[in-house]
Amino acid sequence: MVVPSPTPMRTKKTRALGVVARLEEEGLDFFAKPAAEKERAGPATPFGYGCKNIGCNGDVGELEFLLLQTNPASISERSRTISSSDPAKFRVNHYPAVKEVKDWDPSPKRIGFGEHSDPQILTILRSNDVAGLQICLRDGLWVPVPPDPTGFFLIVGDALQVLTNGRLASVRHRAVANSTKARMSTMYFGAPPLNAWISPLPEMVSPQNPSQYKPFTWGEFKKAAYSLRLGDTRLDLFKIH
Ligand code: GA4
Repeated sequence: MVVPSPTPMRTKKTRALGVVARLEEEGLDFFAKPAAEKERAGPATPFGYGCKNIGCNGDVGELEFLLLQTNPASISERSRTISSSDPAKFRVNHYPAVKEVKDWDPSPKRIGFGEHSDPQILTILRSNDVAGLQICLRDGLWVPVPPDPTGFFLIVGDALQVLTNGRLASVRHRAVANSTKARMSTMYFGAPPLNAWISPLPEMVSPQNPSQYKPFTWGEFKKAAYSLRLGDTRLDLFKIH
């Protein structure tokens, strides 16, 4: 006889929180290691440990991080080359407390991860209980997102903005440093295969609401993203004017 679990949702959530707690513990353990040891897992281009340098075009921030493929089998051990089979990424960001910053301080020292939108379809973000994430509203006002270590935040990426023909807008966000506590956030970036075409879904296009974007492959978009700076609005390259 199969006895149904009385609270299946709760069990799932408890299990998920167990995984999250382990991830946080492992992350903290890793970032507490001596720099030389962490650097052995680097550089972060394309995957591994990175410190302060973001991407390859001169962007910097007050953080260290791990950038990982979600499918370990797709990273070749010897050459660290990436197969194109699994374009999703996983990232763990660690923002050490920056003692000298004040909440009102606009200096670059406060910037943990500069203003940007995520290129992918959707990002699932979780952080510890330390504040730092901010999102930009349509009027340009930056709003802090209160941390909730028991929840996941969904961030709309550029590709979803295109798929919905602008109905869902990719959100510009940034992380600012904290003066007292270290912040750690983990992100899953969901992306299609490199050869997948991205263009507004037919149901999102009508004579009143014509397509706003030229079709492109995820590979093309990724290439464009990596050739630009973090804060650039890369979707402008694919807009129909
Ligand atoms: C932003 C979202 C993800 O963190 C990321 C970042 C990537 C990187 O850190 O290597 C990029 C950035 C992100 C967008 C523009 C390019 C690429 C740094 C950068 C300057 C892993 C991603 O996929 O795009």
